[in-house]
Formats: sequence, C-alpha cells, structure tokens
Amino acid sequence: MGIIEKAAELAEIIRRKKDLAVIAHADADGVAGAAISKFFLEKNDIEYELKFVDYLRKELLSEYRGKEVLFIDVGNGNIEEIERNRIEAIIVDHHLASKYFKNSLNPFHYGIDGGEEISASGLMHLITGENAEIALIGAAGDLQDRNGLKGWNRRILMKSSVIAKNDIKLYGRSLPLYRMLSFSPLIPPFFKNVGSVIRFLNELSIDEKKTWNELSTDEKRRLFSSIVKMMIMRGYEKDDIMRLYGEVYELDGIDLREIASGINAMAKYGEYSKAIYVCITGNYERMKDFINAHRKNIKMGIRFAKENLSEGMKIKYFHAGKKIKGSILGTITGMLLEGEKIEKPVVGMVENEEEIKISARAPKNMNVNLSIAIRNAARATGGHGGGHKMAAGATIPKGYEEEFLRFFELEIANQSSIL
Ligand SMILES: [Mn+2]
Repeated sequence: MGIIEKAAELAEIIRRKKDLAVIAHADADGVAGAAISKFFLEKNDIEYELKFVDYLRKELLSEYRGKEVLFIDVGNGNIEEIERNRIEAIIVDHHLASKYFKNSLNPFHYGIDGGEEISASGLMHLITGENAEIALIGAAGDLQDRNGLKGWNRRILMKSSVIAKNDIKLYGRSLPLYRMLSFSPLIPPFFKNVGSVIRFLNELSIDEKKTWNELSTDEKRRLFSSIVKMMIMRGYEKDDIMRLYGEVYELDGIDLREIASGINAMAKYGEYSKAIYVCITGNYERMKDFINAHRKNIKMGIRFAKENLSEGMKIKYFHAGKKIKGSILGTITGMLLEGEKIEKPVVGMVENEEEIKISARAPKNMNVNLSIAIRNAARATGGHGGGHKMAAGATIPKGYEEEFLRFFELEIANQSSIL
C-alpha cells in the first residue's frame, strides 16, 4: 500500500466517526494541520473538540483513555502510551515513531523523509485532499522550505495557489530593508548591526525604510550585487553567498515564511482559534499584532534575563518567575546565549500554574550533552526532561529549582571530565 492509499483509508475511518477529539501540536504545523482537519470534520458533520499541546503528557493521554482521538504533529513518540490507554487513535505525524502503529500516516513507512519532504499538515492534506495552501504554511513553519520544497511538499505546491519564484532568500521582504538585512545571520556583517546596514544603503542611495518588495528591479539588482561584492571582499565562501538567492514562496503576495511565523506567534500566545481562522480565511492582517507583541515580549524577556543572570561554576542561569511565558522561554534562553556571547550553558526557568519550566542552551562549540544532563537532573528532582545536545528542556515541581541547578551543574561537571 502506498501513502495515498493509506491516506484514503484513514479518510474513510475518520468519515465514519460521529465525534472525535483532535489533539495537535501547538506550533504552525500543528495549527495548519488542525485547520485542515476542521475543514474536513465540519464538511462531514463530525462533532469535534480541538486541543493544542506542546507535547503529549502522560496525564493527558490517560484522560483520553478509551476515547477516539486524531493526533496531528504529535503521537509518534508516544505510541506505547497511546496503546496502554487503549485510545482509538489516528496518528498523523511526521516525526520518527517509537514503534509501528496501524492507524497512522507515517511518511517513513513509505520511504519519505518526514524531516524534509512532508509536514504533519501536508499529511493531513493527503488525507482530506483539500487546503494545499494551508499544508504548505505548516511545511514552512517547520522550515521544510529551507533548501526549496522537495518531494511531497513539491507535489502539494504544484496543486496549490502558492507561487514559487526566485528572489533574495531573506526573511522579511515586506519589512523595512534595515530590518530585513539586520535580521538574518546569512549576512554576518549586517546581522544585528542596523547601523552598518543603514550606512551601506545610504551609499547606494536606497531608502532604508523601503521594503525589498517596494524596490524597483534596478534597485534590487544594485543592492543584491553590492551585497555579493561586499561578501566576496570579506572572504565569504561562494556557498555562503549562493544561499542568499533562490526559490521563495508566496501566498496572496505574502511570504509563506512570514505567514508561518505569524501563525506560530499566535500559537505561542494560546490564540489557537484565531490562528486557525487566519489559516482558513487568509486574513493575514490579523497576524501582525501578534508578531509585534511577540517581538516586544522577547525583547523584554531578554532584558529581564540579562539583568537577572546569575553565575555558577559551570553554568549561568536566571529565574523569571511569571515574568516570561513558558512558550517563549526557549527562544529567550537561546537568544541570550547568542547575543551575550556566553561561554557556559545557560539555564532559564519560569513558573506556571502547576510547575517550573526549564530551558537550557549550550554555546555552539561546547562539547556537552544537555539532553542527558537535563534528563538526569530533572528526574532527580521529580520532574522529566530531554531534548537535544545543545538545546534541551524540562519541567520540575515547584520549590525544587535550587536542587535542580545543583544536580544539573554536577552533570555538566561530570561530562566535562569524561568527554
Ligand atoms: Mn511538524
């Protein structure tokens, strides 16, 4: 059976349901997938409830014991738990699965790379056959457009009204030039250096407040070739320079990436129904407030973290209490580490209603494994954690922060003596 046949089979299973819970990942891909499912469920008169989660907690899964649930962009890592709770699940997820599950649309079962060739919203689109545009918003949210849309994403592109064209490949083509050019690490001399961007543009007599999209063809050509020249003169490799130009994607004249990051920002603030509304109606104006609020919160969060940063032997850390939202803690911790050029792992902590949320980030060239360190330290304090080597997260019970930090620092110390 190919992926299309499997998708049709799952569509039929969903159509026969009377009601269904939809549990989706709280990011752009999850929201886009949920929007596609909403479209389909309403069309087929199926009652549903929608729920968004950062990850599937055990307690949540036991709440759904014996129930019928459609999982979108989550689930593949929790198949044992789903089975243990006898959930009648349909799993639409493009992450690697912990084991085989029959009623799932798993791209890896068909030799398709779920990391690059299709997102969860793309899979949801294969099931319903509709909303190709929304599926690509999800793909862009998961950065699957990074090297051009490939594989199934490309096929979905062909069916959609999304336009592919060659252009400068920077985020923010509808933002003022000084913002677009200082935003991206792809042009290191400009990165976070608004002053040098403005001087550069002045020399070319190009208004820094204009957006890239507003420039004339001649201005675009002059600006782009000057950037290339500048990078060659500073000794950047051809490959680094080539990355600045290539295929970009637009929906109704708006960069797909900008739409995806708007949807993502709305999801971070828990505004799921508005985010779905934006996906379905294409009313992208509504995202702008969220993007601006998001930017402001991140700025304020970084300032707070910087002013309240404490130094341990092996780490730096801050505790923001309720001053920073858990959903943007990782972003802030990462940006703080990068912006301040800190040489130790940085640990950020916030508290929510039930627990302490922790995020850790390590400097680029450091030889550590935060995933292991955070998991052990979280376990030792009655919580749980994991993630990647350089970026990891945990939740622990309130009141155990100091103990956690002590364990975590010991873990890091142990690792540096072994590694
Ligand atoms: Mn995804």
